[in-house]
This record gives sequence, C-alpha cells and structure tokens, in this order.
Amino acid sequence: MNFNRPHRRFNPLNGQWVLVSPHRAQRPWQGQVEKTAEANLPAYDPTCYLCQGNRRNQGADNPKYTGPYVFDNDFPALLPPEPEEQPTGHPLFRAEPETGVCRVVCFSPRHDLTLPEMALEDVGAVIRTWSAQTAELGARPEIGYVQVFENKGAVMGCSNPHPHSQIWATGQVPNEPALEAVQQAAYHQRTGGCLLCDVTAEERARGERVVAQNEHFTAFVPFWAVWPFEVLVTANAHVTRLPQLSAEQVRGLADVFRQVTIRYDNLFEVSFPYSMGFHQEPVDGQAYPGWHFHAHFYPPLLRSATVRKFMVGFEMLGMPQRDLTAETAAQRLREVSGVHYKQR
Ligand code: H2U
Ligand code: ZN
Repeated sequence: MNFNRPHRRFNPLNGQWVLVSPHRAQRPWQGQVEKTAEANLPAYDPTCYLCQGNRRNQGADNPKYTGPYVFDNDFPALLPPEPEEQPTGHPLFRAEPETGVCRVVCFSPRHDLTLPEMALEDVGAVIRTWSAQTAELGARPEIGYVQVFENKGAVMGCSNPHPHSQIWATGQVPNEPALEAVQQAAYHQRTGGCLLCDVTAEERARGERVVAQNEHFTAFVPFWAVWPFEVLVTANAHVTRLPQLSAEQVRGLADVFRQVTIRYDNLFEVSFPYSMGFHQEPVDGQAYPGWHFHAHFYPPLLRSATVRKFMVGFEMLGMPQRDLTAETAAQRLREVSGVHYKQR
C-alpha cells in the first residue's frame, strides 16, 4: 500500500477511522491566523486569580503556596449528588442526573513556568499531586471516573496563562474513555493480551513514530493520529492508574512529559498549545479487562505558530482527516532540539 496516496487508518483504541491525505500537505492557507501567546510573563502577577496570596474571582483567597496547589473550581461543571433526582422517562429524550467534583491544580506558584520550563523534580511533584487527587476522588462512592487534563494556550480555550490543569471527577464514565474501554476489552477477549502493551512494544521496536522514551514510558505519534502533532504517552509496563506508579515510574513519566513538551515548544518556538489528559481505568467498581494507563496530547497547531487545524466540514460530517502523516510529524518532533529554546 502506498502511504503517499489517500488512505484510511484505523484507531484500535476508539474504533474510529481517520482519512490521511499526504499529497495535500502543501496546500496554501489564506484563512484565519492565530495570535501567539505573550512571550514574557512575570513570575508573579498581582492581578492573576491563580497566583499565590491573591484573591480568586469568587472571593476565596489563595494561600502563599510553594508547590502544586489544588482548589475546588469556583465555577464547577458538576455538583454533589441530590438523592431524589430521577432520569427522565421518554426513550427519545433520555437524560440522567450527573454528579461530580471539579478541581483546579496550579503547577507551581510561578505564573511564568509551563511544564516544559519546569525542573524534572517539579514536574514529578505535579504528577504526584494528580495521583493523590485520583486516589482521593476515586475512593468516593459516588465517583466512577477521574479525568485529569490540561488545556494549554488561548487557542484551546484556556482562560488563564498561569500554568494549571483541571480534574473533573464524574459519576459516569464519559464518552471517550467508555469507547476505549469497549475496544480494550474486545482486544483482550480476542487475543488474551493488552492492546496498548502490544502497541507500545511494536512502536518501540519500529521507532519511526517514537518521539521520546525511557525505561518506563514511551511517547509516539500514533499510527492513527488525527491532530497534526498528536502524541500518545503509554506506560511500558501494564499499569492502569496514576496511583499505581512507583517513584521511578513517576520520574520516568515526568521525563517523557518534559521531552515531549520541550519538543512541542521548539517546533515553532512558541509556547505550544494543546489539550492533554490521562485515561485511567474507571473507578466505578466494574471490571475493565485490558485497560492500559496512557495520556493523549492533542495540539491544534499545523504548519506554524499561527495556523491551526480546524475540525470542520468533512470532519464534522464524515470523519477526521489529516494531511501530514504520523511518521512525518514524529520525525519533525525528533529533529528539533531537546533543549527548550528559552533555556539555550
Ligand atoms: P481553563 O483550564 O480552561 O483555563 O480553566 C480554568 C478553570 O479555573 C476554569 O474552570 C476556574 C474556572 O472555572 N477558575 C476558578 O475556579 N476560580 C477563579 O478565580 C478563576 C478560574
Ligand atoms: Zn499567576
């Protein structure tokens, strides 16, 4: 098969296909261009809702925190359960109550330091915080799933430049992890093995889509990537949730996260926007055979700091499509420097 001609690739993790049109990568662009983020932020901003010692939007005061800082979102999308609520009855208009907890995790007091600019130990502290939150929220009987994620950059809808992530813990398993659960369980049933253990071993052996790796984690542009520089980070060993990671694995994950995000920033010499999140095994008490802990990075930028990919037209109505192949994207990420451009 000729990968230089239009073809479809299958995503075995969510069961969806992506259309790849490599011959189209050089098409001209006269559409929207994005603004690039402010290059130089202060270490402390007295007007920032997330900086230490400042008052937040709804009146709560941040303490003078020194490491990662967690607080309950002042505008939560989910609320604690109301016992008497019932699903609506009509089969054409189904609705169910949803319950949960929303939190914000500031990476550090530094208003100006994103993950790729932080020291390895400090990224490790952020991962341990996500892990402790997963354990705490996951132990609650009303919580079925814990989603840890970061929206980075104004183009991703991030509302505040102070580096932070969010946690939404929900009663039900959301759509994306629910699809992955079905696919991983089906693979497990069919082969007796684990889908992402097998994919990780295959990618490590082939190397052409690998962006960063160490003893514990592997980052690669998946064969079925939809977003131009999408990256999947998988644990080399079979683990299912953050709290299971050993101290060494946390260090390995911090290292791979730094390697990936440094290369992202170096690609267009701009603070690279993305949505990133972990897919951890749900905590609703059901069995999830073949579930493998991983993180997705979905960055929107395509050919420069100002031209993004839009998921519109055929993609909204048909299926996702990409121009650049996964192999080319991985090669470009490997070719840029492993040292952050601001720290050279
Ligand atoms: P983004 O990661 O999309 O920027 O969202 C930041 C979150 O921080 C958002 O969910 C919350 C918003 O509700 N927030 C507070 O809880 N308190 C504030 O004072 C500002 C922002
Ligand atoms: Zn700040």
